[in-house]
This record gives sequence, C-alpha cells and structure tokens, in this order.
Amino acid sequence: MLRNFSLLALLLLVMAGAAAGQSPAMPTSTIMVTPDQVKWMDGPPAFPPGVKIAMLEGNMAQAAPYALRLMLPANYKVPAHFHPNMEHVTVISGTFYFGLGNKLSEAEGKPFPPGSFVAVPANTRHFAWAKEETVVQIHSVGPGGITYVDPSDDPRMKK
Ligand SMILES: [Cu+2]
Repeated sequence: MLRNFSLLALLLLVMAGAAAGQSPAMPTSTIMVTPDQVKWMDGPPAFPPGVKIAMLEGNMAQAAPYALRLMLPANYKVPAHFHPNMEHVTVISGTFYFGLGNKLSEAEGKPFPPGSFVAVPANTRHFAWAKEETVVQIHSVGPGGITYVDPSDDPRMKK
C-alpha cells in the first residue's frame, strides 16, 4: 500500500513537472509603456560592449514570455550565434542587418528597415549588425540564452 502510494506521488510529481515545462507562466498584470518610460541600461555581458538594453516585460531567465529592446550603436556587430528558444525581432528604428549562417558575412545578410519582423527558430545560427544606431524589439518565451558559434567571439570569454 505504501509502495503504491509512493509510486502515485512520484507519478503526480512527474506530471506536474511536465505540465510546468509545457505551459510557461502567463503574465497576470498589464504592462503599459510609452517611449519616454523605456529605461535603458548597459547591455548584458553576453553581448559585445556598446549595446543598451531595456526590459519591457518579464525576465529572460524564466520560463515565461519576455520582451526587451536592444539599442545597437553605429558599426555594431553581433557574431554568429544561436539561442535555446525562438527569437522574434521587430525593428523599431535605424536599419537592422540580419543573416543566417555560421559566420557573420555582410554579403549573406540583408537590411531590415523599421517595421520589419524576423522570427528565428531555436538553435538556428544567425548574425546581425548595424551601421547606424538601431533599435530592435525582441520577444520570446524564456528561458533564453546566447551561444556563439565560435566560442572566441563570446565577450564573456574575453575578460
Ligand atoms: Cu540572436
């Protein structure tokens, strides 16, 4: 009897875990942000220096929706990389240059003006750059992360 109970408890735990993995926590409060309320901070160490980040919603580390903006300075490059989750990019201002592949190649990318949208599946190798200051909005469901195709491109390794 006790043994059956333990098995049942274990099964319930596993099911709860599976359910948690499948359905991320949904937001319960409304977020309303006007452009003057966007709070820019220095970008995270996973990005080449010079980028600014503004979190609009959520937290990349959690299994929940998030939205953020990145302000790429002029002549900024993000080497080839991939993410464990999808990346949805909406161009807000400037021109976002984006391409697919294992190595940043300006010949392999193309310009995306404001209003453009790019959705990149998980684990897809891609790269980006900006010639002028450019703001993009990124939204997805966490947990997020960034892995550089060439580990020597990872700014976290250059300390
Ligand atoms: Cu990316």
